[in-house]
Amino acid sequence: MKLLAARLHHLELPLVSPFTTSFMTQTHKRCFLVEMELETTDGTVVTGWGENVALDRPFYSPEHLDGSAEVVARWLVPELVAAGEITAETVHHHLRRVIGNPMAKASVEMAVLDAQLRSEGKSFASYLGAVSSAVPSGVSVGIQDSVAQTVRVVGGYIDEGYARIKLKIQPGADIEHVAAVRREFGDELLFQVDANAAYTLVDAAHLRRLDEYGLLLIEQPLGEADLRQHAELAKQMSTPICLDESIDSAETAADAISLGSAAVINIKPGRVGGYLEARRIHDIARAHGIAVWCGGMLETGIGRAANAALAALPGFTLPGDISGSDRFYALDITTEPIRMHDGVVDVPAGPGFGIEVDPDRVAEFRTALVEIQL
Ligand code: OSB
Ligand code: MG
Repeated sequence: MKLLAARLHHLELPLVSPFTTSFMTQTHKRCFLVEMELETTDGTVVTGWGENVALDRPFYSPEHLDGSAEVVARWLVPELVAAGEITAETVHHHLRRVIGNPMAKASVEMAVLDAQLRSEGKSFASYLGAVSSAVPSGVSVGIQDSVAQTVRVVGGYIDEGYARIKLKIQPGADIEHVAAVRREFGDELLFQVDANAAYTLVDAAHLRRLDEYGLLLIEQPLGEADLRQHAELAKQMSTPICLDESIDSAETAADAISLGSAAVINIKPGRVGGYLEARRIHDIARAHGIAVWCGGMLETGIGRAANAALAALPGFTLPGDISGSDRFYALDITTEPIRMHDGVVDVPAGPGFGIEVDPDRVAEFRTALVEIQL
């Protein structure tokens, strides 16, 4: 395929309620969609959509939204133009001169992949080799102001039917909240926590207190660069350690596994540079007996649909942060929102990512439209 046009739709969507992590509170989601037109070898023009998941501040990873958009427009799209003939499978290679910026690369690869699969009439799930038609749906619960509020909010999601609860924690909002949720909802609840790098190895004795609550895992307790320290922490507590921020490629996944830093990996396609790298991490982890699950970045229906297909690979043995669109948004930008029912999200079966972008909704939430000059 050959790239004919690329445009960025910058969006701002209000969240149904503020989302607080150890690193920031969000009330709105800013992101951009990558829309590409490509010409196939038989001369057909096909459109593909990607979603950029960078947060508007560099508080989760070094990348931030405006920088990521600049990298796409100034460095990544020109590399694809220079490459001439491209396929989804060669995008990663064509972009190799650009260091880092995985979320920018992922959004570009997504658009090419969606277009390619649409031109072939093939779903992303069948392209990947998905083995299930629905995936268990977990929900990520932000840090609340009080223990009582945590119990109320978690109870609401359990009533909706979510299959697993992930609670954000930070120093000062951890053990008591976890204890209260476990006491209120019982031992059967699939329950895990995410610290977003808020602790240090000095907190090991404190974190060990979580061991009595039967958590599925603790996600990213320590800093993103602390692979050795996570391995050290793993020796000091029985709750399985899961890495999120630390894993930015198949290579860091291999390092973390061999160092004993992670018993579980949260795979986020944006964080690792795309869905094809995400699949490589799934393959490596599976070969090592390391469980994986699909993380989320408050995606719109585009990323949410793609994540559901990825999570249908056989190594995704834990429920992902793949909730219904309505967990974050009253209105999504796809013609049909992603729905959670009976604790699962259906894996889209249509061509490409299997959703249709709603142009009116995109226009409603759009703050800027940038046509990239090729
Ligand atoms: O650490 O998993 C995280 C959202 C933004 C940045 C980091 C994280 C998250 C979430 C939300 O936990 C997951 C979701 O999209 O449902
Ligand atoms: Mg996380």
